Amino acid sequence: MSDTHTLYAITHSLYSGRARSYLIKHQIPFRELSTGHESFKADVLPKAKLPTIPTLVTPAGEVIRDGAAIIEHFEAANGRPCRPSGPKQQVVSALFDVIGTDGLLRPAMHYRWNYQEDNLAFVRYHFFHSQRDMPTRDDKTEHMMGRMQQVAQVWGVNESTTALVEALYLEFLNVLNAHFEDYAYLLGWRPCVGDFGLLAPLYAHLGRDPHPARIMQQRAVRVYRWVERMNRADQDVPEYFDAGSDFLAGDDVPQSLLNVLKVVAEDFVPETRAAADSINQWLKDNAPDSGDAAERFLGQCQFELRGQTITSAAQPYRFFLLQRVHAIYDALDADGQRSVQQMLDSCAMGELLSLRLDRPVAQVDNLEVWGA
Ligand SMILES: N[C@@H](CCC(=O)N[C@@H](CS)C(=O)NCC(=O)O)C(=O)O
Repeated sequence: MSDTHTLYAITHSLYSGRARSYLIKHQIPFRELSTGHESFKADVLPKAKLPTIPTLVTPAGEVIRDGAAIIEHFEAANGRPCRPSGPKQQVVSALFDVIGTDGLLRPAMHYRWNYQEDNLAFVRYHFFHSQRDMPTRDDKTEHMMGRMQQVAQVWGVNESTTALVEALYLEFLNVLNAHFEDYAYLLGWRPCVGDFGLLAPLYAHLGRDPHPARIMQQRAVRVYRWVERMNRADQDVPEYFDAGSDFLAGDDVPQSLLNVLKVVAEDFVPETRAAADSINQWLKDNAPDSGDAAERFLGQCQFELRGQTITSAAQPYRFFLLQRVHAIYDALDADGQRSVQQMLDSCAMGELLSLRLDRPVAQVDNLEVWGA
């Protein structure tokens, strides 16, 4: 049996970048296929259940849909190489995983879809070539792209909020760039689970589409280098003359990383609070049976950001990943909990520890479902 995995993914897909990077960094042999291949519909989709990418097929034929599940599959099998040992670092790693997969969709979608003059031909190439050469290819491309053009609005980007969304993203880039002046990865000298999560928006959209890639290259070279680094198998740290090889010692979370969290907290915390309220209300009204699908979007939520109201999508998936932060925290003794709480309070993220859904979200047979 070959040891090659098949990753159904594509270059311009946000979530694909996260799983691909994990495979590259761990030198797991794989070939990448777009979902335009017949094998996806015929063999994979019946087991994947939903047509999302990334979806992995292992050499033994197991199908794993969802980037978090793909990474968890390898982490569980290989002694968790991307989980640091200290509780503060574990919490920060799990938190960046949520922030990357769910907390930066606003700027990612905005900078891809609202700068069409710069991006459209580039993005179209990818949508077009994700399908095989059929007469309907052009129409399908237009249809798929048409669906996406307004997508930034789903996360609250519109004429009156654009300047705010951009200002916050540029502040985020500045502080993240400052962090990478001293370290090659979030927690030092090797990637943690949070690095892979954070790569999702910062690769395909913000680090690769022409308009935002130029912003990153010109304003945040070190972030751009980290994006490159996350797509290389080696450590890729020639510009650091005192590079280490591990996570930072002593469960240290550097101030430069807390500064990043502090900027992210500005919208991430009120958005999470508003989404929790809205989904908890939905749970009260609908009382789903356990095992029922936890839909991707469950209505909208509204929150205030620097004096403006943002209307965004409420997604149970954010809480599926946030549960991992909660699980790490809940398992600590009182001293451990106090030090994690203090750390998160210092960067305005402390409230997240108590922002929980009334029902857990679980993954069963490649679907997100409501737990008991
Ligand atoms: N929770 C999934 C989300 C994957 C996802 O939404 N992928 C997008 C592309 S980046 C997709 O396949 N969208 C098509 C669809 O939802 O039908 C993950 O993290 O892998």
